[in-house]
Order: sequence, then structure tokens, then C-alpha cells
Amino acid sequence: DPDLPRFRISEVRKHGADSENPWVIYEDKVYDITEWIPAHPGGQVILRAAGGSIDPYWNIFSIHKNQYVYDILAQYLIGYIDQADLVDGRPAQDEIEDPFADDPERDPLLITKTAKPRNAETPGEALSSQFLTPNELFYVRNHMWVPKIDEPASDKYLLTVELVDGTVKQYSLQDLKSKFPSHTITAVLQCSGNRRKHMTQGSGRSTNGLQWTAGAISNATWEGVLLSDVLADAGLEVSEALSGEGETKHVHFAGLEAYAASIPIKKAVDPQGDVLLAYSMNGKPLPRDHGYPLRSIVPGHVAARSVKWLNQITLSDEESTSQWQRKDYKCFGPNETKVDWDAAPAIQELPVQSAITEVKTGGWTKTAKGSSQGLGDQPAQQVTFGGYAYSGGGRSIIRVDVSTDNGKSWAQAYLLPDCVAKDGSPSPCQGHGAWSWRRWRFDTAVPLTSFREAQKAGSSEQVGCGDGDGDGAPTAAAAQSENRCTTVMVKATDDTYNTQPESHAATWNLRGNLATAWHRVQVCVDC
Ligand code: MTE
Ligand code: MO
Repeated sequence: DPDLPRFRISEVRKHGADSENPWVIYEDKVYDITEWIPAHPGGQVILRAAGGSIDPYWNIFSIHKNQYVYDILAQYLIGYIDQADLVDGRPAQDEIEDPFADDPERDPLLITKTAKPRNAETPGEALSSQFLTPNELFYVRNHMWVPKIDEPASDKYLLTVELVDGTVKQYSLQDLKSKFPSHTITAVLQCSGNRRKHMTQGSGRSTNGLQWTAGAISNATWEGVLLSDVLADAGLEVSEALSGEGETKHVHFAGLEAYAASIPIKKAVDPQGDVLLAYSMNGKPLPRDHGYPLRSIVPGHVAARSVKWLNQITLSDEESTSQWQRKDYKCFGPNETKVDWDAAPAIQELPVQSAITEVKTGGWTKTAKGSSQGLGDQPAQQVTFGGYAYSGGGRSIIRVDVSTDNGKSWAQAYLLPDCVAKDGSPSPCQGHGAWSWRRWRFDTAVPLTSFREAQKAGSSEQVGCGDGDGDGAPTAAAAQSENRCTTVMVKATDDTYNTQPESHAATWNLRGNLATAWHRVQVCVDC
């Protein structure tokens, strides 16, 4: 409609989130979205774009690239951007806001997968050198920008709790801290996509999602209040909920930037479940990247349920309708490439997992005469390796098996006593389940023949490594020649005797979720 008015961008800016009539720009058009806000499925989040261009937000929420969404927007058209503010028919680039402009600074040691939104994994060394991952090295998985909240969180930040009957109660951060006893647990968060890259490589099939290696997992101590205490205060009949009767079947968590997910009520009110509304991480206020000022922590479950920047809890008879609940975090058979999302349950408790995060080669030694490998008196390479093992649902790790000869023989790794009680029994560290990972180490001397055999693979070629002085260890000169490699691998078993699958091909799924096959790493020597 050419008769509609033209607006300068400076005029649109006055119609930001706090104004009576929020406007947005899409391409060269101006819309008054006042009436759309209450009806918008993402709720108030559309206000994030108010006073500016909606394009960069819609690039994040790809769901909007749909004709029906443009049709809705068309109803709110009020005019066009003034010619003076257009370059090639679009608002000048520097007038378009960067949704990520307020994101926090991050530690350069994190391994960045995508910068906007921020997705970064914990470096291998930091995964196993400490039991608790330092806050600044804890992996980051953001679907959108990091909401900006005044620090310290004022009473402007409110958590809203809504029961099935529509009753609403609100809590400031101060209310939560003063009304309810604090509770501390140590728990792993693991993304359902952890090790997705291993699945892609191991199966030789592509997967849809961030190609994480073994660092989309971290462990921290969380302090907060029990979700069940808050739900009881808000009016939920906890005993009824526990019995499985009653209308409340799911607890929805929504974050300030529109991310949302849910957990079954059973987990939420289980006295052994330890579900927290956490405000502290490793003794410090939650960092912005990890949900400041409040997040849910659902120990033993996939991290997608531990919702950051939590501002709304809704009790319901059904699961959250968000794509992160109904799609994305589900698995299917390796043959299923066109899937019925509704047919598969959402991932909640995680299966058993382990990974090798450090491998160090040391000096040369000899295998003992009559050693179990029957190789007595062979040159052998000292190798130390370590990593983590973890299982969901509070199940503890009972054993970690390692192989240094591509799975021909196995031995047991040493489990670090991070969570072991004084009487020697494996006890959960702070909490009612084994919510933390177990770190493990394995020191061994790998006979040279293991390296040779792995390399030989059927050929009769004999590879010489010795320098003739009788100890069999390769010299610097011999090391000039060729790399000889062997594959070391790890698998863990939890207290239900569930263990990891041998191959990624067996559990391949189009989203690359729950990549838990034996983790294999090549170790090479020069000889
Ligand atoms: N909560 C909000 N509000 N927004 C998000 O993007 N990502 C989820 C979960 N909670 C997410 C969220 C996913 S998929 C993961 S793996 C974890 O947060 C990551 O938590 P972290 O960044 O603290 O490691
Ligand atoms: Mo995730």
C-alpha cells in the first residue's frame, strides 16, 4: 500500500519493548505488533526485537520462515522505512541490531563451535583434571542470546509458578532464598549431542546438529532450593502428585529467551530426585552463560531439561509443546530417516557414557616375562590415559573397561575416589543419586607388537623398531621412519549392568543424539 506513511528508523526506535505500542521492522516494512504480543506463541519474546529489525531474530527462530507467519505479520503493517534510511531496499546494516551484542565475555580456552549463539565445549584436559569443572570452562549450549538481567537481580526478576487450575504465585530471588531451605548437589550436565561427531565419523553417516566431540558435558556443585518445596508452597498437593494421581503430570520450565522444556511430575516431586531451582554454581552466583539468576537443575536427566534464565514454571497434564520437548531431543532407529516425532518419547534420563579425554605417552620399558599377554620381555611403550564415565538416573558407575589393542583384550581402569565415602562405599557426592561423573585413569605399558599388529593389518611385513642395542626401544633415528598406531578404547558399565554399545552404527539416529558407543582413540609411536 503506497499510501502508508514512511518512518525514519529513529522513529521506530521509540517503539521499543517498554513503549505502549511496540513496533518492528521486517525488510523495509514497519509493523505495530501491540496486538500480536498476547497471541504470539513465543509470548513476550517477540518484544526482544521491538524498536528494531526482526530479521536477525527470525534467522535464529527458523520456525518463522513460513508463509503463515508472514501472513500474520501482514495484518499489522503500518508503513515503510523512509527512503533516507534504506540501502539497497533494506534498513542500513548498522541500524540492524545484533541480538548477541549483550552476550558475556567467554574464556578463550573453551572450544567454540558456534559464536552466535554461543556453543562451546570444555577442553579435554579440563574434563578430567578436576572433579568440578571450573565455571569459566563449563561447556556452553545456548540456542539463542543470553538474556540481560540487572545484577544483582532486583525484584524486577520474578519467577512465576502456575498450577493446573490456573493459580499463580510469584517469587523474587530473595523470596526463594529466604522462604526455603537451601540444598546443594553435585551434578553433571550432559547435552544429548555430546560425542555427536564420534557418531558421525564412526557410522560414516551424517547427523543433524552441532558436531560436539567429548566435551559437551561438565560437572559442578549447584546450590538452590528444591523444586518440590516451591511447588508445595505454590499449592501443589505433593503427596497426590507422588502417588501418580491428580491432574498434574508434567512440570514445564520456560526461560526468558523463549527456550522451554518439561520433566515428568514424578521426577519433580521425588524426595530422592534432587531437582533444584539453582542460583549458585561452584559457590558463585550462576554465570550469565549458565542461567543467571536462576535455572532448573534436573540431575540424571539430559541437560536440555535444566532450563536457564528460568522465569516461568507451569504445571500441566501434558508435556511442554516446545520444539525442544516435542522434537529435537528424541532418538529413532538407524533405518528411520523420515520420522514421526510424536511416536518417540522425549529423552529424559541419560544412558551410560564414557570417554577418553587425555592420552600421554611416556618412556619405553619392557613387558614382564610371562605377562598375561604372553609376550614376555618385549619393548613396550608407557601410556597413561584417563577420562570420565557417567550414567543417568542417578545410577553409579561400577566399572570402566579399557583396551589398548583394539578390543582384543581388556583391563579395568582405576576409578578416582572423588565420590567415595570414608567406609569405602561408593556414595553419591551431595545428593540422593550418583549425579556426578566418575573420573578414571589407566597406566600401562603397551607392547610394541600391539602397535605393529594394528598397523600390519594382514600384511606379512615385519616392522623393525629396535636399534640393535638389545633393549628394543626405538632410537631417534628409527623414529624418523614411520608412525605405528594402536587403538585404545573405553566402555563403562553402570549399577544396572547397562553398558555402552560397541558401534555408533547400531545407535545412529538422524539427530545424532545419545552417541554413547565405545570411545576409540589412536595412539601412535615413532618406530
Ligand atoms: N535453557 C535455556 N533457557 N536456553 C537454552 O538454550 N539449552 C539447554 C539447557 N537449558 C538452553 C537451556 C541445553 S540443550 C543444554 S545442553 C544445557 O542448557 C546447557 O547448559 P550449559 O550451557 O549451562 O552447559
Ligand atoms: Mo543440549
